[in-house]
Parts: sequence; structure tokens; C-alpha cells
Amino acid sequence: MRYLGREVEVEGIVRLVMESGLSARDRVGVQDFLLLDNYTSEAAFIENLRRRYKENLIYTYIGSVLVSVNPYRELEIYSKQHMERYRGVNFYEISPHIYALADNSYRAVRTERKDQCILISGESGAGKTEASKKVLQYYTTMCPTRNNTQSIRERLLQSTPVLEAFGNAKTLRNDNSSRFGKYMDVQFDYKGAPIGGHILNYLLEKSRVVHQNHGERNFHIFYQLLESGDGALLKRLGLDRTNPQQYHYLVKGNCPRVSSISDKNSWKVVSKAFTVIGFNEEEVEELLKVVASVLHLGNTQFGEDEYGETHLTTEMPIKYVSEDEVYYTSKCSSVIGLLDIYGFEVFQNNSFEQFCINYCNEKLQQLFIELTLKSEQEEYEAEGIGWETVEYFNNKIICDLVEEKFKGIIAILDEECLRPGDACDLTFLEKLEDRLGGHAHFVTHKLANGKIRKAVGREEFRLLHYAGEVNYNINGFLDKNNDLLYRNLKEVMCQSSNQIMKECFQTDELTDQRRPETAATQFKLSLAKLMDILMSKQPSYIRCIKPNDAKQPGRFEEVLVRHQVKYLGLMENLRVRRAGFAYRRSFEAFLQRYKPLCPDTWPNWQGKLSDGVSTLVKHLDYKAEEYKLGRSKIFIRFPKTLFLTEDALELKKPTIAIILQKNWRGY
Ligand code: AOV
Ligand code: MG
Repeated sequence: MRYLGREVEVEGIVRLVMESGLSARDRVGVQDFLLLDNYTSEAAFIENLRRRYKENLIYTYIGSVLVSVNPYRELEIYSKQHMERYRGVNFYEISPHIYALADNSYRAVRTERKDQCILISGESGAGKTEASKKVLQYYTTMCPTRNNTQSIRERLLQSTPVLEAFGNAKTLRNDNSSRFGKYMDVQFDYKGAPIGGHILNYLLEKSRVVHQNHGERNFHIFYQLLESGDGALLKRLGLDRTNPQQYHYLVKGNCPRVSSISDKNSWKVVSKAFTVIGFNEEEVEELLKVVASVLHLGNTQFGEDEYGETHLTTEMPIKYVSEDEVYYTSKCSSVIGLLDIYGFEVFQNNSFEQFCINYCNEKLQQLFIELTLKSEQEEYEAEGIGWETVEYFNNKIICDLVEEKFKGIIAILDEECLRPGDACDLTFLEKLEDRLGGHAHFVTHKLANGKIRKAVGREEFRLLHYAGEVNYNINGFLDKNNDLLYRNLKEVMCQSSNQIMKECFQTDELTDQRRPETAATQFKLSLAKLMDILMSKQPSYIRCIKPNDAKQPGRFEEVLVRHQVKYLGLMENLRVRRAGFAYRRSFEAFLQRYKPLCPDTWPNWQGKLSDGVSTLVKHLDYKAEEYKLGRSKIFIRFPKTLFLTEDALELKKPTIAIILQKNWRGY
């Protein structure tokens, strides 16, 4: 066969790929911010994002970090054909995509056998949960299966609608807002087939069961069941769909219906998911009995707080591992962890829940800072290339403010929760003022000169988070942190014949006299464990950006985007990555891609890889100041050098490029 004017031997499968389908770059702005000429300019950064967003190009890289802007519309870029295009392809060969990132992690698991994790961050409504679903879909569609793993694959996929029904709700920021944090390990065997999953849940916003702000809803499951549950089932549960307004727990937010949500369709999906996951009919009904009993309890005349908060099944952190999964876990080779938490959020009124959610986001940002800077530094060192320090805001100071032993806000809150006597929310606030008054990220209504700061209420404290200022109202902090269930209530629940209640309330707990950890401390400890899990893996990042607050397609509000670019530290991220060199590639990848440009390296270079790269760049006339060879990688200083090389390659391609599968595919 002839390729680029030469006779070449074709091994394996020959793929014909139309140029239009596999263009090397998408050519709107730059697809990797590292290639921006003016890479220190925030305006240039945002303009690049905007231009691409207008063309529905929602993904852009900063090196290996994926930046994603919520399109708020369905894009035709998630088909199986799209998935196939990204299999085994390097980032720069093709338009940026979440599938490229997913595939990259997968290849690392397969070839390097290193556990991976994908960390998705961004504020509420930025697209984290959608991103995590796309990654999971990629794995469950593209990875090989073995006979006995098909059902596991389906179950992994179907865990999402069930968890969302019980853990997501409409908020003012997002119609499908995650009200819990989720970390899912997808486990692969040595052949790369997904063979199991393992989900950790973090701090469900339980208070939503009994209270919703105006314009918000309770958890989706309540509406789904009432709207679409089978008539006979509802009768057995004692529920009446003709008048959903009668259920107190569903009317607080005055927002029973949401135009973007079809409770009917969701119910169908959830019902099917129950079956796929492995619940039998009886178990599903037991579960729905619990859901219904919450609605009934809401309508009793007893105080809501005494009863309402006790009935959700998901405590923190719960660990769900079915028998099959345990079995497969033992044979598991590597994992890819997917983290999708609740995003940073600010409302008119922020309480204990927002405090925990925003603290969680601080921790994730801290991890990002540590890992991106650390790994970058390590790479320069390992390759023997000089390193320039880049200034950045380190939010460790805010993490410490919240979590430090004895001194932090959580410690002070616990102290008040455990103190007998007159402890209450207000004494908690006073203690905070006393001890943290001078802290650079902590503010109350009292100014140092004795005057009053109007922007902070008398029952509030303000934290200057990495992502913005938030006023927290202290009402309810002590109660929510104590999270106590009355003993007699526990006793009653232990006697329940309902299987799920039996699992939630076990009699041996009644004899345990120890005081359980407070909610905030449990959360802090589980987050610390999570950070350890994540630190032990090789991370990839998806940084999600919300383009407008109206949840509308096509609207790119610059002020809003600029704010997120700032606090996500994207400019620093870019500067660190560019410190000296715009781009780097392993000798192997560089040679593989550009070898057609030099007769000495085409079709194959036989000698040492570094010599091959040397020969190639000499032939391409790279000047000494344009590049450096490290131990295993070539570092290219200017974007232009790379562009010119890419252009040369493009000129060499015939209208229909013939890509030899064996040469071009990673696996
Ligand atoms: P979040 O997870 O980041 O918020 P979601 O992933 O739930 O945000 O996204 C919010 C909404 O934006 C979704 O329901 C979709 O309507 C839309 N959306 C996001 N990503 C895409 C996409 N790639 N394509 C099409 N629509 C999208 V929160 O859980 O509130 O922090 O706590
Ligand atoms: Mg979410």
C-alpha cells in the first residue's frame, strides 16, 4: 500500500478516517491554553473560552487538566462513534473532550497499572455530575467485558439514577443538585474489564427532608413516587396522588414541579435501575414504605425536627459493597476513582449544610494545589530541567481555620456541643469571635474599632473562602452538629419489621453508651480519609465552569466566568505549566507523531528514542532555544514551534488519511 508516497507494509486493521472527522485541531482559538501566545493575560484566557463556547466547543485543556463550560443544551458529541474516536488517541491529536481524559486514565491503569482518580470540581450547577456520568458511560461502553461482568457494568451505571433520586434535589442554583458527595471506585481486572464498583457517600443534606427554602424541592424520590407510582402501590403505602399539596414536607418550597424535570420519566428509570442493581420487588416496596412513612410523619402534629430528620437511610459515610462486588474486588487489578461532590454554594441564607459543603470544596481545592504544583515540580526535577517558582494563593489557611485541632471552627463548635449548661448557637458565635476575631478569613458584624459591619448580621459569621465570601447564619448549628436521635425513638425503630429500618437501627447500638462523633467531626474525618485515598492515586482534573446563573444555553457572562477562572486558580495553573516550556511530550509520542516529517525516522526509527527525537528536530530545523531534551521527554518552549510542526504534518496528509492501527493506537 502507498502512504505519503512510499510503499508501506500494512499490519493489522487499516482504518480509513475522513479528515473532517479527525482533524488534528479544532482551530477555534486554542484547544490547549498552554498554546496561548499571551498566556499571562486573563482577558486572553477568557476570550479563548468564550470563542470556543460560542462554537459549542465546551472543552479546552490546560495541559492535562480539562476545563469544561456547561453548555446547558444537549450536544451531539457523546455518541458511541465519538467514544471510539477517542480510544487510544493522544490529547493533542484531536479536539479536546472528556472522553480523551477518561481514556487517558484508563490507559494509565492498563499500561502502568497505577490507580487513577478523576477529580471534578466547580461550583453548584457547573456540570460536575454530568461530567462524572459521561466518564462512567465511557468506561462501561468502551472497556472490554467478560461474560460474567456484563451485569456488574449495568449495575455500576444504574447506581446513578437511584442515588440521584434519593440524594439530589432542585435548588435555586441547580435543578438537579447533588445534596451528597460521592466517591466511586471503578475496579478493573488485569485485562481492563470493569469488574466492580464501590461507592462512598458523604454527608447527605438531611435537613432538606423537613425543610426546603422557597423555590426549592425535597429529594426527587418523593415527587417521583407520588406522580408515577402504580395506583395499587400508592394505596398500599397510604399515599394519595390527587392532592400532593397535602404533604407538608413537599410544599415548603412552593415548587412542586420543575419544567426541566420529568418526574414521570425519572420514576421509570429509577424503577428499572432498582431491578438492575438487584433489589427484588419486596425490597423495593420496603424501601418505598420508608419513603412514604416520611411523608406521613411530616403530616403528624408532632414537632418536625423530632421525627423528620431520623428517616433517611443514607448516613455518612456509608459504604455499599454487595457480595458480588466483594468477590470481584479480591481479583481486582487497578481502580479509577471518580469524585463528584456538591459544588461551592452561596444562598441568601447559608447554614450548617453550606458550611460543610464549602469546607469540602476548600479541601478539594487544597488537593488540587498540592498535587498540580507538586507533580509539576517533580517532573522538572525528574527530567533535569530548571524550575521557576510561581506565586499562587494557597487556601490551606482556610482549611486550617475550619478544621485545625482545638483551634478551628469545628473544634469550637464541638466544644459548645459537648459543654453542659447554657451552650447555644449564640454562645458558639461569641466563642468564634473571641478566638478567631483577628483571622484574615473570618469576619463578624463587629469591627475592630467598635463599630458595626452592616454586611454581616448579628447572628452570622462570614468566611472569606477561596471561591468567595459567604455569611453563615448560626441558627441550628449546635443541633445539626449534635445530630442526636432520642433513645426511645431508636428503641421504637429497632422494633420495626421493615428490613431497611432493621438495617439502619440495630439493637446492639442501643447498648453502646459512647457518645457518637458530632456531624462536623465525622465529616472532617471522612474527608481526611478521602484525601488519603485520592493522594495515593494519580489524579486527573476536570474543572467545571458555569457560564450563567440563568441555566440558559448560549449565554456566556464574562464577570461570572472571570470569577470562577480566578478562584479555580486556572491562571496560576497555566503559569505553572508554562514555567519555561509550553509543551512537553514523551520521546516516544513525539517520534510516533512526527516521524513522517523526516526520511531518517520514517517509517520506523531503530535506535535510541532520544537520538530519534534529536535527528527529527534537527531535520525540522528547531533552534537550540526552542526546545530541551529531558531524560524521557522533549520540552518545547514556544507554541509556535509546535504549530509549525503540526502544520507541516497536516500538509503531508492526503485528503483521506490512512492510519495504521498498529502504529497509532495505544492499545
Ligand atoms: P453540578 O453537579 O456541578 O452541580 P450538574 O452536573 O448537575 O451540576 O449540571 C447542572 C445541569 O447543567 C444539568 O442538569 C444539565 O442540564 C446541564 N449540563 C451540565 N453539563 C452538561 C453537558 N455536558 N451537556 C449538557 N448539559 C449539561 V451541584 O450537584 O448543584 O454542585 O451540588
Ligand atoms: Mg452534582
